[in-house]
Amino acid sequence: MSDKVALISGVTGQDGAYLAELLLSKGYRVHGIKRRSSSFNTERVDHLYEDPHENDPRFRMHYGDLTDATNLIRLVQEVQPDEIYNLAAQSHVQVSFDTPEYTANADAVGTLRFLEAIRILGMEGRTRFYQASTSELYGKVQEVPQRETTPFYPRSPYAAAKLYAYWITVNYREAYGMHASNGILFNHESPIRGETFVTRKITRAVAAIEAGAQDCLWLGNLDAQRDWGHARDYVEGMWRILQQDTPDDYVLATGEMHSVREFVELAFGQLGVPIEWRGEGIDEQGIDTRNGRVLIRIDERYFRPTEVDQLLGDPSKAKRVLGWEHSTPFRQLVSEMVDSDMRAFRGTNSFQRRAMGE
Ligand code: NDP
Ligand code: GDR
Repeated sequence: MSDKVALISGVTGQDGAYLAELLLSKGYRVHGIKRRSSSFNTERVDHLYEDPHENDPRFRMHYGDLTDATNLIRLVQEVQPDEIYNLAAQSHVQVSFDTPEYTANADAVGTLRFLEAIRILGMEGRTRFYQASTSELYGKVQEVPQRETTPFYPRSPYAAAKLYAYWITVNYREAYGMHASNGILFNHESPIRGETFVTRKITRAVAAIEAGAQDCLWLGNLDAQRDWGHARDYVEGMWRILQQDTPDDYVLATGEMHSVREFVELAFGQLGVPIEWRGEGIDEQGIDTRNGRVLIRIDERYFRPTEVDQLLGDPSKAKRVLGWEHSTPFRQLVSEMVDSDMRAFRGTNSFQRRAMGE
């Protein structure tokens, strides 16, 4: 068991919750940064909560924000982390077109603020830094599959902000000898995926439609293709990246690609509902072939000004150097997500148990 100290930004998000759980299971003391919010935003980690009045809690949360440099400096100083996992971000690609400046502030400059905090405090020799980089950096396809050497071509304010974060992480490694690494992670999902990302939007809709609480599901580009893995597998990869003697950048992916359309078919198929596609473009519909009911409709508001059509990762470096491989097949991921949302709609399970897939 380890007695290391980790600081996780974005601990209330999907990956933050899985990573906190993983590190606690390895004996780490885990400090998480949460944002002040007018409503509760800690649902995903409430099951890890320990009363701060208890002796020596192993999991603590602190208020903070990536847009506040003084806050980050103070937290790094107080916590004295061996490892920092910078997972906080405005992480929704479509929303970044609506909030480009905020996205740049949090996702790009926020990363710089963290790196500067380490440097200002003279902790370069002690603290290892993980940056949550993304397959969105590859954007407009230059090479298939995408690997660490594939050129970047960001296609959204989110991806452009993450491009800065990627390079500033590399630069601080080279300039100041920091143990700073990028995980270039392809899409990863889970039962606690944010509800507005397409996979979770679909699996929730399957459950809601089945329960009679929703008529149909409105989607955008059905032909987008992604390399979808399970978040539980990917946080293990993040941890392995920081355990290497030498900092470096790694692609984490499954090496398999599916379209949004296939995801829909598989998710509804889970309930025995066969989908047939009729019409074209904005008029396309997904029909339940058993009764002719329209289950999927297209809404142009979900199309992005610039789309990333196809992402497929080559995780061979991660396999070779880190010994990392994803372990959850695509079908299992979809079925785990549908099952979890079905249980939630039937009200047979608590969020916390659902949250970590039991
Ligand atoms: P989520 O959207 O689920 O979580 C994002 C987290 O960041 C939340 O805890 C959120 O807080 C927090 N956050 C947002 N803005 C700020 C801010 N200004 N200051 C402090 N905290 C903030 O994302 P994921 O868990 O899915 O992803 C984790 C990271 O990995 C992100 O950086 C994402 O961009 C990146 N990534 C994700 C991939 C994926 O497929 N999931 C793939 C590649 C990269 P709150 O809960 O209050 O909203
Ligand atoms: P992505 O995930 O943009 O890949 O970013 P998202 O699930 O939002 O979109 C995937 C693809 O599905 C298409 N799509 C829709 N998307 C959403 N959200 N809603 C819809 O109704 C819809 N219909 C079709 C999109 O156009 C897109 O092509 C995620 C985030 O987690 C990022 O933070 C992360 O960096 C990348 O994955 C890797």
